Amino acid sequence: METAPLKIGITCFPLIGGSGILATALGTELAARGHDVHFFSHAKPVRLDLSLPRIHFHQVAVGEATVFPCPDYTLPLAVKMAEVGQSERLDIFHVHYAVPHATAAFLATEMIGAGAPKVVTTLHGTDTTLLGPNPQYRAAIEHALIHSDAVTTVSESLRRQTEETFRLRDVIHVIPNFFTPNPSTRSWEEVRRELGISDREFLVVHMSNLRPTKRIDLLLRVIATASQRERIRLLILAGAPFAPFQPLVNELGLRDNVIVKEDAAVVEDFLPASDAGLYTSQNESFGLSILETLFFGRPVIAFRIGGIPEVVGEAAYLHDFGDISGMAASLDALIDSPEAAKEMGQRGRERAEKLFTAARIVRLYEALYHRVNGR
Ligand code: GMT
Repeated sequence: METAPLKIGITCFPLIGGSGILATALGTELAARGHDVHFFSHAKPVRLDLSLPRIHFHQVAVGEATVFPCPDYTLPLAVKMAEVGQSERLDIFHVHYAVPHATAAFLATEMIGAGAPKVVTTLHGTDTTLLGPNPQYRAAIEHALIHSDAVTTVSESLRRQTEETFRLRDVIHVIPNFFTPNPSTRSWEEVRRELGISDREFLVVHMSNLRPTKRIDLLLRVIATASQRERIRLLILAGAPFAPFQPLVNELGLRDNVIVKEDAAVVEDFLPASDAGLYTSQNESFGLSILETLFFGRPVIAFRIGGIPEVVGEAAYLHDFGDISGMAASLDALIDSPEAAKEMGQRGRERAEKLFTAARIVRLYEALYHRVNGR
């Protein structure tokens, strides 16, 4: 380990979603580097391995108090963080996604009083872009950010949006996301056979939680617009039920093109069998799924929005938002030219391995923890 060991509490959402996945990967890397890491959430984060040394998990019960007409999470979370923060003498609370985690951290430190852990808040996207302008949340988020010892964003783009949205006094640190691919447990042939995909078919992958901002309608329309749609299969690794999109699949005549997996937590099993990644979000502060696709050397097609250009640089096919025919043309070009596809995929992988590795990024968080801890 390069720095003195710390005791770090990480609060995140447990389900499939970039902020929880990043928080889990960060905690796992920190524990591997000798830090003691305590996770707080209402369920075990999907990718968290509790058998690893120095990893602890504190489950927070939601809505158990029957006196309320609706469930509350913020207060039980704050109490759990305060209890563990005090008993384990944590140095840092690192909360991922401001709502409600940064407010819970503020309450926990107030309850502990002198010697409370320092608070680092990482903004991931919609905590600024959707909830920030919302009058029901704005003041609470701004208060929690002002009382954090450090605030980070996952891209320059999100830093700018955060500065425009809230009146903060201190600088915001940009620490991008990272990804460490696990080796695939199954071969290219095995996965394609399981999915029923022939060698001449072109497998396009899309991974997301299907929220409205992912614009699944545009995703499907790109496939429907491609001249080579007969050869294209679209694999959607979905973090939410796909049923609401089935009528559009039927309307566009894509029933034979679309394969949906709703239970695929292990992206490594599918990405190596794919030929390209397609992402049609209208807002994306970073795009962790895009980074995962780059790490597997697959060419990416996406819209030029939010933090995506910072992630892909020149190593992807970017289009103006809404340019469906442009995206479809890029897809056709990739199918026609496997060499160009391979070359673009390789460039993407090189960029990912240069800029977004755990080795590079975790060190930035460690340095920040030590800086705030020393204050
Ligand atoms: O902000 C959200 O919508 C949730 C969040 C999540 O948990 O998936 O996504 C955000 O955080 C990811 C990890 O940092 C980023 O890769 C995503 O771009 C970002 N989503 C948006 O900005 C819409």
